[in-house]
Amino acid sequence: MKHITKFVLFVFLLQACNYNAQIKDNSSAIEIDHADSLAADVKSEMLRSWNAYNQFAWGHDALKPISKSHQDWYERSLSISPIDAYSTLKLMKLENEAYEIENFVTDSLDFNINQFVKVFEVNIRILGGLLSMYELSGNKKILEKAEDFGKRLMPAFETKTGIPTYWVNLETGERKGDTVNVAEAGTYLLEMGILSRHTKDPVYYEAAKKASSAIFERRSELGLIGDVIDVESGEWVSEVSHICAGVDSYYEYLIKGYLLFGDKELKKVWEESILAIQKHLKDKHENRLWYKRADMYTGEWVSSRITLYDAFFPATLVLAGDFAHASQLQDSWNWLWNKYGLEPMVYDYATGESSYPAYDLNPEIIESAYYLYHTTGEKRYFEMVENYWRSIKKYCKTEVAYTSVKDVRTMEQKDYMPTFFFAETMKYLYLTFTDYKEEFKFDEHIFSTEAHPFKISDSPEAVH
Ligand code: DMJ
Repeated sequence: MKHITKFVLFVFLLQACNYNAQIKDNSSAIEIDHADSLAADVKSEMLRSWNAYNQFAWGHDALKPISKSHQDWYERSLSISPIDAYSTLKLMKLENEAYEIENFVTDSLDFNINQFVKVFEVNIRILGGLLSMYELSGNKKILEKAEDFGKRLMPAFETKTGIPTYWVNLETGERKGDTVNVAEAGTYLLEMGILSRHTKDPVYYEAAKKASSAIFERRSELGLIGDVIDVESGEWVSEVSHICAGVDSYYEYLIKGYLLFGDKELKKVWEESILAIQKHLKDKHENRLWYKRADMYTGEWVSSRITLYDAFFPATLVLAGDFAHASQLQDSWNWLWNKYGLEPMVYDYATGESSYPAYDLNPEIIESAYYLYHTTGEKRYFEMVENYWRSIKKYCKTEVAYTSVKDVRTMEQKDYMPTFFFAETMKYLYLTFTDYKEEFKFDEHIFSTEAHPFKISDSPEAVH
């Protein structure tokens, strides 16, 4: 994959001349003992939360950390928490805990369940989790499980457009749910591509590519897309363009798909898309950078409502080499975090009000600060992450683990720990605090939208 190597080298080595000096300067400014103690703290809190899941929720999808009970997504559990937690436990070298999950997956997990599941959600958590488990363990039986699961998702893609339905039945392959948002339509390239790479069967990547292309083909003359689509007719159900929750990871997977698989068509789609985003969605309010909602056909302003998922975008911009927008946007998000002490799920940057003030232990702002810290070495990004960790400990910690917050204005807690707290939030915290050690090779991996790391391969195995 010479072209991938070239691009990665371009993005990272181009900056290297500027940043290497900074990395040295700034990392020496960070006290190693301080970083070590933060990393040890995150690791021990991960273990404490994992033990709570084990004690109160083992065999179920998620922990309810206040009532010390559990919650399943569907009638029958798919054990989503352990599958999502594995890559974080492994990177933290919690080998026994990771090995236990590996054994559970190979010996006890059976996906032949007559149950409808949400295609997008299980793709990023279960398929992505199993594939990174395979890459991190080398255990072929895990790959077999991942392939079995991937095959069960495939009937969802057999629509007129190639965009998957919202639901698929894991046993019968029946599908339902013709209306999906763009993230649900086009967040498959990484998981399906990695499955194709390891099984040497291109069918998965082809399906994922067809779904993402179906979105791009329906762009307006401005190069913008809507946010909700009918998977059979291909008609836009909502023509509002944005990068917020409901669209976010579609864009993320264009650049990441290119970097991971060297697919030049994805690069072109990303480049055209980002031009349209910067031209029509970029906004400034009180000197802060935000991305608004606009009509996909006219580019006219629709709303200044943003979601905390949007904080994924600085990380995506870093991968594309756009550090100027990445750092400005991170500053905006950091300002919002500090306004409340945690960030609200939905916020209107023009009115300064939150219409949905929950914080569900989400990782995006930490993820972006981590990418910026790793690539620029600037100490202020490390300090941002440290601040986020301190707030999470202050407001979300419970007797046995961590919980979501119902309202960041009052800090009233909910009783739910989402699976991505294990997969993403704790991982990005830990990777920031251990970054100086260079144990995890950032430049050799691409993280899925659920923070499962996939290795960039040098060998030219084609998935497209
Ligand atoms: C995660 O499940 C994924 O990152 C998804 O793409 C959107 N965000 C949530 C966590 O906030």
